[in-house]
Amino acid sequence: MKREEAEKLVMELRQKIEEHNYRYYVLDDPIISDAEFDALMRQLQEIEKKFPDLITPDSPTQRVGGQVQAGFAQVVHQIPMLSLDNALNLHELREFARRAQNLVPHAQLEYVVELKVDGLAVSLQYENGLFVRGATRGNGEVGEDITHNLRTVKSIPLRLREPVTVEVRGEVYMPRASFLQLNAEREKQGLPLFANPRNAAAGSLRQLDPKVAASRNLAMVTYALGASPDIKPATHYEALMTLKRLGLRITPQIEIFQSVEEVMAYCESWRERRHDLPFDIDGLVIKINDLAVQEKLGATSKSPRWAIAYKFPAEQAETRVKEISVQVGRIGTLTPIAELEPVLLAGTVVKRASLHNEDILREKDVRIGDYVIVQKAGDIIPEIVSVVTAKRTGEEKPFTMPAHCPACGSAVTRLPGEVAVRCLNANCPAQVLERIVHFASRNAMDIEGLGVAGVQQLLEAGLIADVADIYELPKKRDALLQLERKAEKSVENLLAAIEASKKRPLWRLLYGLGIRFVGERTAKLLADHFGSLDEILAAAPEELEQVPEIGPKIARSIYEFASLKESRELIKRLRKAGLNFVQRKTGTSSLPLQGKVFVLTGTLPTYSRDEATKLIEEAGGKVTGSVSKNTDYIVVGEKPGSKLAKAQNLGITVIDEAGLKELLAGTK
Ligand code: 3B8
Repeated sequence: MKREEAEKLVMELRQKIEEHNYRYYVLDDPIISDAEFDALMRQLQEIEKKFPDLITPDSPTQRVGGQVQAGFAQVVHQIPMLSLDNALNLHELREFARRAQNLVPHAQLEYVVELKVDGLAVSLQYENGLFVRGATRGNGEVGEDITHNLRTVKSIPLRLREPVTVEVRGEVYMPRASFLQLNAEREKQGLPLFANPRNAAAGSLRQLDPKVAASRNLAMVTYALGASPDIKPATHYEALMTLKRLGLRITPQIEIFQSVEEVMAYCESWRERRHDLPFDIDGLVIKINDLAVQEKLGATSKSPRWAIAYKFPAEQAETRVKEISVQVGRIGTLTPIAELEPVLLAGTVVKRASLHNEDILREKDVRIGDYVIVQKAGDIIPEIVSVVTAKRTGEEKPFTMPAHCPACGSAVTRLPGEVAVRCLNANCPAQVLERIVHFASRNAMDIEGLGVAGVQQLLEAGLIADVADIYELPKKRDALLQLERKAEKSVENLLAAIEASKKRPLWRLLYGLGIRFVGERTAKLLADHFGSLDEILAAAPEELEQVPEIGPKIARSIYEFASLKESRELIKRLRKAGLNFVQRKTGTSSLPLQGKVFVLTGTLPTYSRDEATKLIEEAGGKVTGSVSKNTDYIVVGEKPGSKLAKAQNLGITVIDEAGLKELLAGTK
C-alpha cells in the first residue's frame, strides 16, 4: 500500500469508527455489530502499524494509551471549578429561589433541573476540536492532569464535531452494573472492594497506568461550558444544546420549570425512580437558566449562587435485630454486629450492620429483638440510625460485650483510652487466620499462594499454626501433596515463594508481623532508623519515639508486642528459619543493582511502574524520570516514549522487563 492510499484509508476508518463510537456511547443507538466495529478497529491498527507516522493523538487506537505517567502534573483551572451548595428540603429550595428573585425582581425566572450524577467532576480542554487535556477538580483552583486516563473513557470524544476551542465540565462515573461486576471480580481475587461506584471511578482515574482505567467501564456526562471564548450562549439550556451538538454526552433528563413548586415535585418524583437508572445519582441540580442572571448572582468562594443541589435524604428502612454477634479481627478487636431480618434498602438486601464498638452500642441502646431504622448513606455498609422504642414489648434483650473471646475463650480487655474491646490471646484462632493471611499478603512478605483459602486449608490440615510454621512447610512436602487439589506444581511454587520471602527487606517483615498501628510507612521508618529487628524490638518506648512520625501510641504498641512471651518465641523461630532481620545498609552491601540508575519507559508486560520501581529500589538501584549521561539502564516496555531515542543517542544500555528480571535476580 502506498502512503497516500494509507492516509486516505486511515482518515476514512477514523471517521467511521468515531461515528459508530458516537452512536454507541453518546446516542446509545448503534447501527453495526460489535464484531463489525472490532474489524474496523483492527483494520485501522494494522495500517497505523505499517505507517506509524500517520498515528495522531485523536486516533481511536490511542484510547488505550500505552504511556505510563510519572505522577500527575498540575492543571490550573482558568475559571475555578466550584462545587454546589446543598438544599436538604423544600424550605431551603424556596430560600435559594427567593435570593435569586430578589436580585432580578422583574424577571420571570426559569429553572433547569438535571440529575446529579454521582461521580467525579472533571474538566476537558479541547483545542481546535482536539481533546488535549483533562483534569480533576482538585481543590477547585488546581486539579490533577489525568488526560491519559480520560482518553480511555469511550464517551469522551477525542475530537469534537466542530473545530472549536472550548473547556467543558462534567462528571465521570461508573455505571452500577459495571461496579457490581468489578467488585465481584475483586472479591474472587481477594482484593479489597470499592465501597460504591463513585469510589471505584475515583480509584480508576487516580491510576498512573491508563490500562487500569481502560479496563474499567467508565462513562462521562457533561453539564457546563468552562472557559470558552468563542461560544456565548444566552441560557444554560442553550449551552447544553451546544455541548450536545459538539458530540458530547450531556446529563440525561433535562427539564425546564417556571416555579419552585414544580421543581420540588419533579425532584421528589426521582426519589424512588432513581433506582431504575443504570447509574447512581445523589440528588438533582437546579440551575437558573438565564446566563445574564447567573452572572449577576455570582458566586461565593465555594459555590455559585445560581445553582443548588437538592440532595435526597439517605435511604432508610425498618427491620428487626434477630441477634447480635461478635466478630474477631486480626489484632483481636471484637466488633458487635447486628444480624438483621433481611430488608431491601437502596436496591440491595441488608442482613447485617456493624455496631462498631461497645460505646456506640450502648449509646444507641440496640437490644436483641428491637425494631431499628437502618440507613445507607453513600456506602455499601449500612448502619443502624436508631431504635424504634415505641415498638418495644419488654421482651428485648440488652446485649453486653462478652467478657471472653467468642473464638478462643480468653478474657478480653478494654485498654484504657480505647473504644475497642480486644482479645489479647495471640493464639486465638480467629486472629491466627487473619494474621497469617496478613503476613503473606502482597504488601508484606508477598508469598503467592497463601491467600485466605490457602491459609485456611493449611490451618485445617494442622500443617501450620502460626507464621513461623510457614517456614517448616518444606519439610512437609508429602503432607502438602496429599492436600486436596494440591498439584505437585503448585506445591513447588508455594515452596519457592516461601523460600524467596526469606530475603524480603526488613520493613516487610516488620509490617507483616501485624503489630498494631505499624503500617507500611511506619515499618519503613523504623527499619531505616534502627537497621535491625532486634534493635527495634529491644527499644524502649522513648527510644522509639525518637524516630520522626512515631508517637507514643505506636511506640507503646511496639513495646507491648516485644514484651509478650509469645512474640519473643515467634521471633526466635523466624530467626532460626533464616529470615532477613536486618536492613541492608545502602552503600555497604552487595545488592544486585547497588548504585545503578534506571529509567522506565512504556508499559511493561507484567510489572506496573510502581512495582518495577519498588523492586529496583529494594535491589539498591534508583529510578529517575529522565534520561541523562548518568543513566545506566533504560527499561523499555510497549509504546516507549521519546526517552528511548534519547537513551539510544547517549549509548545507554536498553533492556526489557525480562532483562530487568535477570538483573534483579543477579543472574546477569
Ligand atoms: C456549578 C454548576 C458546580 C456544578 C454545576 O451531575 C458548579 O453543575 C456541579 F460550581 O458540580 N454531578 C451537574 C452535576 C454537577 C454539577 C453541575 N451539574 N449535573 C452532576
